[in-house]
Amino acid sequence: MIWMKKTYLGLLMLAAFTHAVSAQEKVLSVPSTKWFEDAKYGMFLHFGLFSLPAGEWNGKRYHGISEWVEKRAKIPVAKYRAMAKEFNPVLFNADEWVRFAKASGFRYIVITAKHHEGFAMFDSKVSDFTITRATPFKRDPLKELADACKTHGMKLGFYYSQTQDWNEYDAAGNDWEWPKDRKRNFQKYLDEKCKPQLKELLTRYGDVAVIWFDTPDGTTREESQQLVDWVRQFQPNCLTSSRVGNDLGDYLALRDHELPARPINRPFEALFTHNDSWGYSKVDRNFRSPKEILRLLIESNTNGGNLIFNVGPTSSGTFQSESVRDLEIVGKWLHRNGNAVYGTKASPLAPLSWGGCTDKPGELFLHVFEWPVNGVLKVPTGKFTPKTISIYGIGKPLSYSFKGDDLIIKVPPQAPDPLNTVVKVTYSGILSPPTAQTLSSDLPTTLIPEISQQQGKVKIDKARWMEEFGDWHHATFIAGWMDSTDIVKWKLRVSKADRYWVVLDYSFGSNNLPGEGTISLAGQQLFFPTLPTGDKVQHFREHRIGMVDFSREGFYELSMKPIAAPGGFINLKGVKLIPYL
Ligand code: FHN
Repeated sequence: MIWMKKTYLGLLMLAAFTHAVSAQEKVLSVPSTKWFEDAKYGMFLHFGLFSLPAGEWNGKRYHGISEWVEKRAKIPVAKYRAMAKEFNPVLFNADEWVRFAKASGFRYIVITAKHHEGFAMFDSKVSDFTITRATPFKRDPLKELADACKTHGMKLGFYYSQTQDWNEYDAAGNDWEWPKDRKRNFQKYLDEKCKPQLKELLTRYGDVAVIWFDTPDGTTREESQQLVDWVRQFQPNCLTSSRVGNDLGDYLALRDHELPARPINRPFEALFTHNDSWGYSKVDRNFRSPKEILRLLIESNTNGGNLIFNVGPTSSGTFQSESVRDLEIVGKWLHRNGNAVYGTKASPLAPLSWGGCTDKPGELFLHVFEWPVNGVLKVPTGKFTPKTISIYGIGKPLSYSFKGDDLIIKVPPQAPDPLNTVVKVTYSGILSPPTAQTLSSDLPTTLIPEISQQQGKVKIDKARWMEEFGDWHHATFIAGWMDSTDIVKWKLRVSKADRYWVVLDYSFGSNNLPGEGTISLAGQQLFFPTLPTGDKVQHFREHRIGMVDFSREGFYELSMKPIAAPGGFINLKGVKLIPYL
């Protein structure tokens, strides 16, 4: 009896323990990113109350990102809220939106459920500042979109601004209505608005692919973790973006308009806008062309990640004609060439001057944006065993040979697809391409900081800046040189003995004292003065400093250092080697 009692107690304890472990595991288990890594191309939609003023307030145009007009124009909260009475996107048609997204080749959609303005674009019960309660529209566009995505097999994620909520005293961001140094109870805002709204999104809209958190600044690690756990307990497969803060989140969302130069060993998403605004802007006509969009996509894929590309629907619920036109062109390209994008991995090759490369087992897809007019495409693959080489979608075999470490493919003199022609290579065995970058014999080759070796006090640095409000730009450069012990080197490969100009791309404040530097390459030495540029780090200029002759093909090392740097030395963005034609 005693034995039985003990065993029963033991079993009970074991059951309780197992329960505790599985409950904990349920919360902590990490969702798979497989679908995300395969998807490659997502659609970002910034749609909110901000779509109505669309970058204009009281007759004043606010250039830059339109969804910030409330803060930039310091609009009183009551006035901004009152605007909801005029927000009526009657032309919104979820089915058409999802069809358009599909036709454009997108594999997932992320839409703003609540942006910094605090307005819920869904039927939230925990706030009256919502599209269903505060507008004449009354419908729930996110519910309609979720249903349409389900019908069409499209993944759907929600953007949610978790820290900034300009409509809430206890949240971050609104320092024109309330004092900046006010005592805020952020946890109260999290508990009473943010988390309940996330719960609504995660329990009423079917499967949610992503919660796209944003602007985590000031969030503690504990708060970020709370949010990740909160999402997971309702939908364990839902991904969270790294902008939940504190290095948490299931994948890396790069900074706005930032492209990596080399593969990143983690699932990531580069994010760009069609023009310079996330929300619809009446004043912004600076659209990226289909070719530019494709290049962003392929550069993201070449480095192993996704591109999420943004358009801002108008306040009537339609897409601008420019976006319809350009995205459909990209979509048609993707319908012809999707196999070279979806499900691919990062390029195994060193950076290529003519475009990018995506990879599948036994297949390489060469994305040739700069078509070789001489009909010869050089690919630095090293020796390997090709099975077939053809223009993707056309299929006619192309003849090829090897020269050193280069695969030489004979291609037609005119690009079959001026947007981006894909050359598909199938092969057996393994590839062992040279790691050094190969100089193109007909296009400029830029040696970038990310593949340099640094010695001494030099280091790789990054700058980001805005030209118009919120349109972030980025640069990576080499800085910190003080004297001739600070050296930067690049290994490079020359596949055609020839003469090349050397062009430096750098910034050097106009108040800096002039200095001198030197480059050694192929047994030759070039000396150059440091020329003044604008005062800001982003004021880069190109400076052609001379030329070098390579008398033979093979591997070389370019080495650069200051000789005199009395007022600091340059911020070097890259060294270009340009064929001397
Ligand atoms: O402030 C926002 C901005 O409005 C926009 O939503 C972008 C998209 O990445 N995120 C923030 C700035 O990084």
